[in-house]
Amino acid sequence: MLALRLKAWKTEAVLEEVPEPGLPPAGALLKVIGAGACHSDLHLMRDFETDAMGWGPPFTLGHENTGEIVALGRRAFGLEVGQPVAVYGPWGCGHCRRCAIGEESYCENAAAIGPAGGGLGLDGGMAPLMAVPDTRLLVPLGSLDPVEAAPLTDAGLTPYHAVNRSLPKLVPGSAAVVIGAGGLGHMAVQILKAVSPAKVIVVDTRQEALALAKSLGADETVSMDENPGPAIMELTHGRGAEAVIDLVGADSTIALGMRVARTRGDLSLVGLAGGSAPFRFLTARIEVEMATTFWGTRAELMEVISLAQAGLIRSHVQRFTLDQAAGAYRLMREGKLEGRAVVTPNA
Ligand code: FEH
Ligand code: ZN
Ligand code: ZN
Repeated sequence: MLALRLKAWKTEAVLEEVPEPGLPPAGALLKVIGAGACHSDLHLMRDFETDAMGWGPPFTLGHENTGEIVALGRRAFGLEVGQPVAVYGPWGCGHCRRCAIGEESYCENAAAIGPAGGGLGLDGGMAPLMAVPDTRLLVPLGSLDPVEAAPLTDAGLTPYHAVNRSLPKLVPGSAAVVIGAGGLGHMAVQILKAVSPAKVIVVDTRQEALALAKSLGADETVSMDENPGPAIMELTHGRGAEAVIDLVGADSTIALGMRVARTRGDLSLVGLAGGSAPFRFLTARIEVEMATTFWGTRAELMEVISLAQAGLIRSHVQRFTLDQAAGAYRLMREGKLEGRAVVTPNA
């Protein structure tokens, strides 16, 4: 079958013929319906040059996947052939303390395992068929459109986890700032409006991205190019925001987050732009908690899918066939995508 492959670090993805995957004994074989193109894939193609992650190419890209079950291994309770499912992306060991509570994104045996999942060292969803090693990694989609649902597994789950960690602080009268209104940002806005009473303020450089965020429920939008710090402080009555979610991760956005996080607020660094900021007394308000976050838990993916099934969140996708997939990454690199690019390998 044809697959979009990363053949070596610092190379562009290419289409090549690969053998069809077999059925994992405890897992499932999926007909891929949707494979989201993630900004992290651009980092895989450009920024990694050694197996610093403990894994490396060649592998098939695509770590944001939905599919239809074609065959099931032996431990497939509650699943059936023909069922549409979402694939939980971080494939942990399944038995350590973190995996035991569904936090496979933080598996304590990750270093020993190596590859982080399908599309991250193992073969992912940018191909007509995909093998998933264990049925615990599958979440039924019910009546959701599997193409539109693919971004829920990463562009939805990742900001959902970041919002979740701040949820106790997002009380009536609070504010949440989302920095970056792209693939993850347009989901973060909807998630915040669905699960909290917080005023949602979105920051981006692109007017069309801010317009999409506004149409999806953002209460306020602020241009990153127009002195966003004072603007956000005014919008929060001089107090700052209880939660700041930086989906970019550049020097300027981290500095903005530290500037506008309220006393005892949270700054969650999710974006991979590689930025940094000094962390000294008074570089942020007192007791601002800063943390990086990575993806989300299996239970949180179930919650994200429930939000979508309730019609409270919806990913905006641009569809591409498998032979258009490399072009989708080019558009992403040029900032010309609105919402998320989803490849449909069987369309
Ligand atoms: C993937 C690979 C490496 C770092 C971060 C990511 C995220 O896109 C996963 O959500
Ligand atoms: Zn990703
Ligand atoms: Zn584990």
